[in-house]
Amino acid sequence: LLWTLLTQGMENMDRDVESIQKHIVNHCQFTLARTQFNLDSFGLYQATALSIKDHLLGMWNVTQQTFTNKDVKRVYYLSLEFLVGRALQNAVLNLDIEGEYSQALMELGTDLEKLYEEEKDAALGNGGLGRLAACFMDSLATLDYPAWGYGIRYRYGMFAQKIVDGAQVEFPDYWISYLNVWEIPRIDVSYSVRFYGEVRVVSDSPRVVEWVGGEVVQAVAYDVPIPGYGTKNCINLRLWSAKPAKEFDLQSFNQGDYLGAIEDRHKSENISQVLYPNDNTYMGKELRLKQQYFFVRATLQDILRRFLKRPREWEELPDKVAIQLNDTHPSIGIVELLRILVDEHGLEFERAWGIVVKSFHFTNHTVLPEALEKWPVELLGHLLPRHLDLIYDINYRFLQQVQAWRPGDMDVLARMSLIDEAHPRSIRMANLAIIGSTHVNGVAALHTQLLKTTIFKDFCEFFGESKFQNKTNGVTPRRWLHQANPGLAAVITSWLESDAWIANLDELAGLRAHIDNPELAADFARVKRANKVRLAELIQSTNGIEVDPDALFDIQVKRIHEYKRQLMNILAVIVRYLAIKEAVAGGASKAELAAAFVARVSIFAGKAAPGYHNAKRIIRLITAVADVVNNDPDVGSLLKVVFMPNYNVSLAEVIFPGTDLSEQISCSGMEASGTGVGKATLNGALLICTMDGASIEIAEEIGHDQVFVFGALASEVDGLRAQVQFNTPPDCAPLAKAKAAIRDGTFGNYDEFPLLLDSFSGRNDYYLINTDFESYLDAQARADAVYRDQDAWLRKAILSTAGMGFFSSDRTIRQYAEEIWGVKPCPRE
Ligand code: 26V
Repeated sequence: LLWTLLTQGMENMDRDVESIQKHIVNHCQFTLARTQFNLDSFGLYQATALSIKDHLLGMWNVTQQTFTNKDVKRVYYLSLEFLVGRALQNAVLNLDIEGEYSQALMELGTDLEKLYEEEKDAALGNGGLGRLAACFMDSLATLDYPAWGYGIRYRYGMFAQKIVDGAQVEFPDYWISYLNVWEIPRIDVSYSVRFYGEVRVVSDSPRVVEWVGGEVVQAVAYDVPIPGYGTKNCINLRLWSAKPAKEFDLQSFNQGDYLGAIEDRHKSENISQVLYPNDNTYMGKELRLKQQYFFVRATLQDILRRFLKRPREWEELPDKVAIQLNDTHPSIGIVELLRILVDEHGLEFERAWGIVVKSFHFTNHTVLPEALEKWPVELLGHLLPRHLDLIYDINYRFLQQVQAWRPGDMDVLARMSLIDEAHPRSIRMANLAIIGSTHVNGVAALHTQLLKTTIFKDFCEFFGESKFQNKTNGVTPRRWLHQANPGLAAVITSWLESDAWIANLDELAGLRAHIDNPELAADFARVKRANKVRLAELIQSTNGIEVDPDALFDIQVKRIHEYKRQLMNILAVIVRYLAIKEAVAGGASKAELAAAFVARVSIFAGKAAPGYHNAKRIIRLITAVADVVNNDPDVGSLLKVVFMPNYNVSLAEVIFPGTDLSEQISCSGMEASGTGVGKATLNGALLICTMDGASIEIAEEIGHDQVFVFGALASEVDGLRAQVQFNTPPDCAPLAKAKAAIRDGTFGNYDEFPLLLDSFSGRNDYYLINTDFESYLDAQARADAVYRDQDAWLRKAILSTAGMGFFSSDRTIRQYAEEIWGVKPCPRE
C-alpha cells in the first residue's frame, strides 16, 4: 500500500482555488502551528511557499525517477556560488498558477504580491558568476536537461550593505535564521570529508597508499527543487552543510575534556558558515580551500554513488557524467576524482587520469591576474597531503609531454607547470583545470579570444584550438523579463499575439515588424514610465530623495571595482554638476538651463569587497557628491545622484525595468562578459558602453546604432598603458576640473579622497580613466541628444529588446549541452 500511495504520490495536486486555500491553511495549522491570533504576513508567506513546494516535490520525484529509469547521461554543475534570490514568485510563474494563488489569497484576506515581499533573498553568491549559475539552473530545468546543481549551503550569504555616514558597513546575512521553506534536509545523504592527516604506504609494489588521520567532518545534503517554465520537469540543487563527524574521537572524551571535545566537534561546522565576499580578487585563506575540498569531496561521492547504482565499467563514467566547473573554485575535484579512482578503487594512474579528463569541463570567468587562484604548496600539502602528491605526479607526466613538444624551451615549461616556483611556491589552479578537463570555455567572444591569445596561449597551442570554446553568457527571460517586468511582458505578448517568447526568446525579433507603429512606442513609453515611478518610490523610501520620473534614469549597478570604472561615471557626474553651476552663475534662466541640460538621475548600487579600500573610497565619493548635488538649490531636478544600499537580486528586479541608460563602461578587455548588460537591454534600456565583454555581441545583434559606444578598444589598451608610462599626458580639461573640485573640498574634506585621487593620476592610470574620459563625455552628450527626441529614443529601446533573443541563457545552455556535455533533453515520464 505504501508503495502504491507513494508512486501515485502528490503528483496530481489540485490546482483549483479552494484546494489551494485548504492546502495553505493546512500548512498554517500543522506545519507552522499558527492560529488566527499569531498568523502574520510572514507566516502566510511561509505557508504559501510550503504549498508551492509540495507541488514542486511531486514534479521533482517523477523527474528524478525518469532520469534514473532512462539511465541518461547527466550533467553536474559545480559552483561555489548560486545567487538565486527569491523563489516564490519564480515558482508560481513557472508553474503558471499565479491567477489561482492570487485569488485564493485574496479570498483569505491577503495579497500574493505582498507575500512575495516577505521572502528573504537567497544570496549564496557574489555577483555575475553566482547569478549566472542561478540563470543556468532555470534554463536547465526549462529545457528538460537531466542536470543537477551542486553548491554549499552557507549559513551567512553575501553580507548586507548599509550606508552609514556615507560609507559602506557590512552586516551578516543570517538568511536561514528561521525555517527555510524551500529546502529538504536529507540527513540520510551524508558523506565524510577528511582534512590534514598523512599518507601511509600500504605496499610498495604494486604501490598502494592510504590517507589517514587528521580531522573528519560530515557533509549533509539539503535539496532545493528548481522548477522549469512550461514543463513538468523539476531539477535539484543540492547544497552541502558541514556537521560534526559521525564517528567521534573517543580518546579526547576519555581524556576528560568533555566540553573541549564538544567544542572541537562544533568547529567543523565553520566550514559552511560563510560565503567569501570577494569578487575578482583571490585571497589564499585556508578556510576557503577547506570549503572547496569539502564541497568536491561530498559532491563526487554523491555522483559516483549514483553512477555505481548499476554495475558498470569505470570507462563508462564520461558516457554517463559531465562535470562542469564554474571557474577554478571546484577544480581540486579533478585531483579528488583521480585519488578516488587510484587509491580507493585501485585503477592504474594513466587509466584513471584518462577517465578524469574526459569527465570534466572548465569555465573561466576572468582574465584579471589578481583573481586567478594559486594555492601555496605548503598550505595545500598540509591540508590535503595526498592531493599534493598527485598534483606532482600529474605535473611530472604533463611536463614530459610539454618537453617533447618544445624540446629545450625552459620558459614554456615554467609557464605551463602546475607549480609557480616564485616564492612562496604555489599551485596554479587554472593550469590544473585546463589540463584536467576536456573543454575549456570563456564567457563572451572577446573574452574567449583573449584567453586563447594571452593567459592560456601556450595551452591553446599545445592542445589545439578545439579544446577552447566560447559560450557567451545569457540571462533567463523568466526572471529578468516575465517576472521582473510584467508590464513589458504583457505588451510584448500582446504585440506578438503569443507568449511563446518566454520559452523562446528569439521570438522577440517579431517586434521589429511593428517598429514604425507609434502605438507600440506608446506602449513601451507607458510601461517604462510606470517602472520608473515604481523605482522613484523605492528611492524615496530607501534614500529619502525625491526624483523626477521624467528625468533620464542613468544607472550603473554591479559590484564596485576599479576596472568597472564607477569612478569614471561619478567624475562625469561632477563635470555635469560643475557645468550646471557655471551656467547658473552666468545668469542662465530656468528655460535656458532646461535647454542646455537634460534632467538626469544618476543611480548607483553595488557592494565593495570588505577589504577593497579603493572600492570603498569610490562609494564614499559617490555618496558625498550625492549629498552636495541633491541639496543644491541651483540644481533642482536637473541632476540627482543616488546610491541605493544593499544591491541584491530583488533590488535588481526593480532597477532594470526602470533603467533608461545602462552604464557598461569597464576598461576594455577586463569585463569577461557582464550579465547586467543583458538584463538592462532586455528591459529596453539603451547602453552606454565600451567595446568589452558581451556588450560587443549585443551591439552586433541589436545594431551599433542603438548603443552609445566610446573608449579604447581591448587591442589598444596595452599600447595606451605603455604610452602613458613613457610619455604621461596631463589630465584632459574636464577631468582636471572635476579632480580640482574634489580636492578643494566641494564635496567635503574626507580622508578617503586624496588617496582615491592618487590611485589614478598621471602615469598611474591603469584603468585608463583619463584616456577614455573625453570620449565618455561625448557618448553621454549623444545620449542626451537622443533622449530629447523621445521618438528616436523609444525606437532604439524597442530595437534593443527585439534583438535580445541570442542572450537568453536557454541558448547558452543548449550550446553547452550540444557542444560540450553531450547530454539530451529528458522530459519526465
Ligand atoms: C571569485 C572569488 C570568490 C570568493 C573568493 C575568491 C574569489 C576569487 C576569484 C573570483 C573570480 C570571480 C570571477 C567572476 O566573478 N567573473 C565574472 O563572471 C561573470 C559571469 O561569467 C562575468 O559576467 C563577469 O564579467 C566576470 O567578472
